[in-house]
Amino acid sequence: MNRRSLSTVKFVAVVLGTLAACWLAPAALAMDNTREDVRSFSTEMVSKHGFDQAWIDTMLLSATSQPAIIEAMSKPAERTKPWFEYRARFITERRIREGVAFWQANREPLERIAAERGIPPETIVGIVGVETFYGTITGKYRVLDALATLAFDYPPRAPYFRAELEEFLLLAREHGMDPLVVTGSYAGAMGAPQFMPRSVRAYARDGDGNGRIDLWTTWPDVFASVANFLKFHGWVTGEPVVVPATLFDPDNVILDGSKLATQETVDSLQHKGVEFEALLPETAPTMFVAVRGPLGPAYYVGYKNLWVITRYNRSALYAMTVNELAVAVRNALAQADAAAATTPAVPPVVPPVENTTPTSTPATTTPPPAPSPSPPTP
Ligand SMILES: [Ca+2]
Repeated sequence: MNRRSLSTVKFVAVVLGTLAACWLAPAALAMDNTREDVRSFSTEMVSKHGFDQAWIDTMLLSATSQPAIIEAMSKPAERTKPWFEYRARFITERRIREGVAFWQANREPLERIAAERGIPPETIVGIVGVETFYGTITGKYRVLDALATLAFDYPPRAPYFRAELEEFLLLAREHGMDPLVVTGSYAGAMGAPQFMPRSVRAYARDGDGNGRIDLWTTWPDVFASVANFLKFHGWVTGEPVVVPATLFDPDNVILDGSKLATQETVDSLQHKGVEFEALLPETAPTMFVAVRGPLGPAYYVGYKNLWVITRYNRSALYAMTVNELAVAVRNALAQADAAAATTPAVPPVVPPVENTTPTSTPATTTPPPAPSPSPPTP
C-alpha cells in the first residue's frame, strides 16, 4: 500500500472512529474554539494573564461539553427537594458512624487546627461529611470539562463559571497541575472539601506545613482550608448555629423564610411572633428559615453562624444539614469516648520468660484516611 492510500485509510479510520464515538457517546462534544465566546476567553487569558496562546487553545480544544453536566446543574437536590427529603439523604446512621471513625482517625490535627482557628471541629466534619462522605466521593468529571461546559453552554451561570475557568487555569499554572487530569464535581468543585477554583486560590491553606496544599489526601490541609473559609466569612467562635422555632400565629406568616440574609435580630423576630430559644442577646443578627417538613412547614431561627455556612453552599437546607450532621457526630463521639473511658483496660499479656525474642511481624501500616480518585494538588 502506498503512502497516499495508507493516509487515506488512516483518515477514513479516524472519521469512522469519531463517528462511532459520537454514536456511542453523543453526550460529549469537543469544545468548538472557533466560537466567538470561546475565542474571546482564550484571547483574554493571553492578554490578561500572559498565557501561551497555543497552550490555552489546546486546553479549550481538549475540553468536552457535556449535557450531563448541564442536567445535573439544572436540578441540584438542595434546590428541588423539600427539606425532609434532602435531610434524609445525609443524616443517616452510616454517615454518623463513619463521621465518628473519621474524627477518631484524624483527631489530633482536626482538634488542634479547629481550636487554633476558633471553628468547632464538628462543623468541619459536618462539611466534609455532607460534601464528599469524608473525602470518599470527590467527583468523577474532569474539572476542565465541567467548567468549560458551564462557562460556554449554560447561559444562566455563564459569567460565574467563565470566571471559575479562568481561576482554574491560573491555579493549575501556579501549582504545576495538569488541567487535563484534575477531576471534581459536575460544577468543578475539587477535593474533600469541594472547593471551587477561586476558593482554592483564596482560602486554601497548608495545614501540615509542608509548603504544598493538597485538598485530596492531606487532611490537615483540608481542615485548615475549611476552617479558614469559615473564619474569613465571619464565623463567631462560641456562638450557636440554629434553633427550632414555632409561630405564635401559624396562619399569618408575615416573614420571608427563604432569604439567605441575617436581616432580623433576636428581638425583631420575637416581636413578629416567632417563638424560639434566644441563645444570644436581643440585638444579635438572625435569619428566619421556613422549610417543608413531612407534616407541613417547619421553622428555624439561624444565627450568624448558619449564614456563614451558607457561604459554602447558598442553601439554608445545606447549612442546616451540615449542622445537624455535625452535632450528631459530636454526640456519637462523646458517647463512644464515655464508653471507652468506663471499659476496664485489658491487662497486658505477659509473655513467658523464655519467649522474649522480638517477633518479625512488620508494623501495621495505617491506610490513608481517604482513597483519592483524583490526583493530589502538587
Ligand atoms: Ca500541606
